[in-house]
Amino acid sequence: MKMMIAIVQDKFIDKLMSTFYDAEIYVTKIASSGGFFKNGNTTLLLGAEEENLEKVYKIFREITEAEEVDTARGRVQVSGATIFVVDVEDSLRI
Ligand code: 2BA
Repeated sequence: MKMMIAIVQDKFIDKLMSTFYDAEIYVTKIASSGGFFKNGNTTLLLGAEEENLEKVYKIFREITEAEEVDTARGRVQVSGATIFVVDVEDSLRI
């Protein structure tokens, strides 16, 4: 099993959450904020079996996209979703 930690721009969240729900993909949503843009983004935790990873990546690719933003320090590219994938040693529901 893998744990995906996905930091997502807020504007994509509603569509992502309803799509994950329809696809029966479990997800936990955490309010978060970027270290650079102090305003909000959203962090999603998704525990997924390896055979479902591609399905989850596909949903992210279809719904989120990067954009260029002007800042005081110049133009930066902000990902629609920044995704980290880590191995899960154990998973329990008690
Ligand atoms: P923010 O920290 O608000 O960063 C917004 C964008 O500003 C970043 O987009 C990047 O283009 C730029 N940026 C931020 N910190 C930077 C730095 N130290 N040096 C140069 N440029 C910097 P993304 O890289 O697409 O990141 C989008 C959001 O994903 C970030 O929002 C942050 O919340 C998260 N993130 C990205 N990389 C991360 C990492 N290695 N660890 C934890 N969170 C990360």
